[in-house]
Amino acid sequence: MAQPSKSAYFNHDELKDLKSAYEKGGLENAASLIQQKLNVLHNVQLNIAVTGDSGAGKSTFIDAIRGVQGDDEGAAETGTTETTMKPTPYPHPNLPNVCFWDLPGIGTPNFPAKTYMSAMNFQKYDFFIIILHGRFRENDVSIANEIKRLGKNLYFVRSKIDNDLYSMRKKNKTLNEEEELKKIRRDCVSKLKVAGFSAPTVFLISSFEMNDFDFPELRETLANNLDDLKKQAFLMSLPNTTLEIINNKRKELKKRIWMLATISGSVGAIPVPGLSFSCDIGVLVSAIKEFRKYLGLDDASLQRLAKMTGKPVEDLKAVVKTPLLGEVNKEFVIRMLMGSVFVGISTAEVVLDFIPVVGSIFGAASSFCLTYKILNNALDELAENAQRVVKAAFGTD
Ligand SMILES: Nc1nc2c(ncn2[C@@H]2O[C@H](COP(=O)(O)OP(=O)(O)O)[C@@H](O)[C@H]2O)c(=O)[nH]1
Ligand SMILES: [Mg+2]
Repeated sequence: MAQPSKSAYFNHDELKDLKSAYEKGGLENAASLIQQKLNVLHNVQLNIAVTGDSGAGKSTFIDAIRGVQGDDEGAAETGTTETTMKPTPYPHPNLPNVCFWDLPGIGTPNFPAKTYMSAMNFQKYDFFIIILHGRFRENDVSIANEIKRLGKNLYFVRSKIDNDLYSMRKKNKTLNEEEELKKIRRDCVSKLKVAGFSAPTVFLISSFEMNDFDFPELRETLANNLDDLKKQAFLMSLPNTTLEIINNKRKELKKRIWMLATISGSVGAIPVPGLSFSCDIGVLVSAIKEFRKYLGLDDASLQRLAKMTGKPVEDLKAVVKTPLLGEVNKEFVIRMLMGSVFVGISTAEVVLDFIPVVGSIFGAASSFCLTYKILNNALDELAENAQRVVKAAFGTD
């Protein structure tokens, strides 16, 4: 049997393995390969290190990128001087496998760079973000060099750019923001070059304006430099601040639907009263709940988004128009299935790369097609609602 690979979904060879697993051992055999894949997707770990001087804006950034605020549960305390010399983990509120680590700055003379690296256990992180504010110090240089030596990705982020522009605007009412941003960028880059980095990129961000300055580009760059598996975890963890983020989540979740539909039609499948086939309703219930959470439509995520944008949570909930936000249980899903049982769907409607395999397993007009369709519709409906919420929260289109 093939080992689960690094690819997030089934690649060409793995689909072939899936087919032969089915031919050898039937549906249960194929389902167990699919379940392995889903487990890998669920269990992928992403550890992101955030370092930089005390006061640079690490804690504020770690909160922003997880979509939490100062007094939310699990928020990093901001504006406080570091008291610990240990890395502090800040797991994502919905996806605890995605964890941001606050590495204390190494400003103190009794914590020399060499000791620092080993104390921080650099090897465990997937990539590093160094938050710069103003100066770039020798400590930052030694950390950066060590990260490079380990062959890990490193991103330079210049924080509090909103503050800089604000003070400049106070002094000069006709300020050309674009020009000032370019100057700040040039200044950061030239300091990094002096420190020995050949072509450094610096992202200018405000942790209070996640759709502004270089924050969107930073998100995109971080995602695109990860392997498939880690990339989907990172994309799933992003707070819903743009329509694009929701679209990306929808795309990722779509790729799981045929797997879930197959599982539902296999191991735990039992006849469902009123339907002409067997399926595991529990699988569908938890899939829908999971979609909801990934799409930020669970109550806690909505509360966090409301707080982040200063909108009453009732205003965000008011634009949600789907029963999928209420209690989703077995009865609810059975009603969904009954409602669409006569709609019918052929495998031809499910035109995706897995069809040669799944088609041969289920044939047309089967439980697979119906559960596939139910999950697909639920995902679309949830994603559309998530987009409405984002428009209401950010007042954008
Ligand atoms: N205006 C603005 N203030 C920021 C930003 N990031 C951090 N701060 C403020 O800078 C101070 C130090 O931030 P903190 O995150 O605690 O820094 P840390 O010591 O590196 O964790 C706090 O008062 C934050 O509110 C930002 O992007 N914009
Ligand atoms: Mg801090």
